[in-house]
Amino acid sequence: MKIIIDSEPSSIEIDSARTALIIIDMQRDFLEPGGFGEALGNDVSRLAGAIVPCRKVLEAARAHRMLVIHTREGHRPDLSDAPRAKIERGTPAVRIGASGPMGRILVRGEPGHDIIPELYPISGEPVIDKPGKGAFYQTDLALLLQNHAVESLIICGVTTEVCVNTTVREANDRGFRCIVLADCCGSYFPEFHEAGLAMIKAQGGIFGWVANSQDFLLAFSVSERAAVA
Ligand code: C5J
Repeated sequence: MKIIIDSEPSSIEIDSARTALIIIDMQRDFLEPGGFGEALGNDVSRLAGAIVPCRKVLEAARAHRMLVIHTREGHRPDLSDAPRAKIERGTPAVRIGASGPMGRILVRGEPGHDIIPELYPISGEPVIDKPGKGAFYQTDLALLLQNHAVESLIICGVTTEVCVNTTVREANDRGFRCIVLADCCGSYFPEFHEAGLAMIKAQGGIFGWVANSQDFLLAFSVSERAAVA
């Protein structure tokens, strides 16, 4: 189904059959107290606002049988896939691999590494475990999208200026149209959230488009009404 999303810097038409929803790193380590995000001194409640809109978008995508892909940032338990330069920064007690209230920080298989219950993947939804900030780096995401003939990505998740931005830039260079849903993203730093979105839509949409969950949901219902009329 063709849908037109009211977005910035311009409206964008996408084909829902050739679109994937990518939910970036909505993990307990980033969103819940006691995780990596809080250990770094961040106020994790700043990310909470993204959960409900993300859930609505996820339900709509599932209802319209769109491909839904979840990502998680994290490393093997022996940290062999984590560069030393990534591990050896910050206070040793709160580094990647250190033990925290939700298990070892950003380590695959630990409770904190998992996706929050509100957005938990269902059967058939691929989960990409990524060692970096970008979802394409050292993962099979590109292959999955290619095999599903995906052309456009709806992007939600955390944090706006880190993993969301990195993934959007990677995707843009690979030829995907990226539509970032602003209220489905979050940052510990409100000003970075705004700047991260501004950078994507600047210069005629240099990396992609920015819309809200309501714009996306409305686009579906407008197209459905047109189809039955
Ligand atoms: C960070 C992420 N912020 N998912 N990861 O380290 O944005």
